[in-house]
Amino acid sequence: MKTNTKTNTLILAIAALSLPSLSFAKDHGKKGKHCEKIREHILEKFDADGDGELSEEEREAAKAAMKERKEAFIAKYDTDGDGELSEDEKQAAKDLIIAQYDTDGDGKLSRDERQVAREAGEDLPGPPRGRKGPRGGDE
Ligand SMILES: [Ca+2]
Ligand SMILES: [Ca+2]
Ligand SMILES: [Ca+2]
Repeated sequence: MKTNTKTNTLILAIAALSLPSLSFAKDHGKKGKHCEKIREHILEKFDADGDGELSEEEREAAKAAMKERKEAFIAKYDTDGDGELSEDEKQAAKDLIIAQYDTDGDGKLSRDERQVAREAGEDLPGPPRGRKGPRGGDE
């Protein structure tokens, strides 16, 4: 159940792009900021005509790209080929990704390391951010 949260956030962010009013993003300080970031990221990637918003078409493309990415991720780590990631497979995927992107070798992915992994196209498993919502002092 926890695995879908990140995707949902992205879908939510995409949905938010289609709303005429984005006032909620301003009202909810931290969360708004986070959404804003995702939004910028999505726009950067999928705003093909550069008008600063996602048209129906661009949104579809964004969704398709994310779905594709997710499917590619599953295909990559679905060792028993049942089309989904079991807890074991997720754990293995996580371990592999950490091993690959843990540049400072502390055994976990910092925000920066995660960022690098994401940019490299990994759909990172693991607990979604914002559940605990600590101000980790990295601001
Ligand atoms: Ca556009
Ligand atoms: Ca599987
Ligand atoms: Ca690390």
